[in-house]
Amino acid sequence: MTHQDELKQLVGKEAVKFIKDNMVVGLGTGSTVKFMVDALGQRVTDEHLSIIGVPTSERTRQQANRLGIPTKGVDEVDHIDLTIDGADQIDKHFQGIKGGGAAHLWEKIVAINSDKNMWIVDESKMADQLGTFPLPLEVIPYGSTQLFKRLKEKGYQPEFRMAADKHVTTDSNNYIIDLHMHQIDDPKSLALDLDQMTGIVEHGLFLNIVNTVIVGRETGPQVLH
Ligand code: ABF
Repeated sequence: MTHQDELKQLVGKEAVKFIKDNMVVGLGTGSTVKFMVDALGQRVTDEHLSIIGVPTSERTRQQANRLGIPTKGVDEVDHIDLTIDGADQIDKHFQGIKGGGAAHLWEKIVAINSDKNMWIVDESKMADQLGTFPLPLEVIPYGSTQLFKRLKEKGYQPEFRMAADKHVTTDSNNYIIDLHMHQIDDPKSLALDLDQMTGIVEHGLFLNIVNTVIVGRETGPQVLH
């Protein structure tokens, strides 16, 4: 296990302490959350914890079910008490970039329907300013080449996310375009601009969403509110 994985496992185990019996818990996506779901599965087995998981991706749903964690879709529950997810970059105002795992649309849907949101990250995700991590967009395939041109004209430095010469597709069968902007001075106005562009289903700017961040540090897990 790499040192970064040790920090991810540390915060995954710390986050599970916040889960109480009878909670409805949003389950994020990514390698850090994978450690959290493993730890949650252990608690379900050892303590017969009674919870419902609301997954943010097919892969998280499969992992949860394999571990005996019952899951329901976001439309099958009347509320979500707490969602625990990862993030790709978090700035000092707790604004975040997510979507490195091509799951940010379902992640944002679950997050906005959650009473509380918690992000669990290793310390490498913390930054003074957003942008050095490319900003993911989930886009509708039809018209995405024209959309790409418009993003390029705006100076957003777009790139289709590809794997083995094929478009990466999301659980909703959409494409991902990453914006390599290096520095995002005003996340709010960028979010507003992207929200207006036809064909963009959702961007990976998560603004004013998270309540608690647990950061894996050398000295242990740091809980920030
Ligand atoms: C997920 O967490 C994605 O939005 C993001 O890409 C991922 C972070 O990845 P990891 O935990 O693997 O570093 O929410």
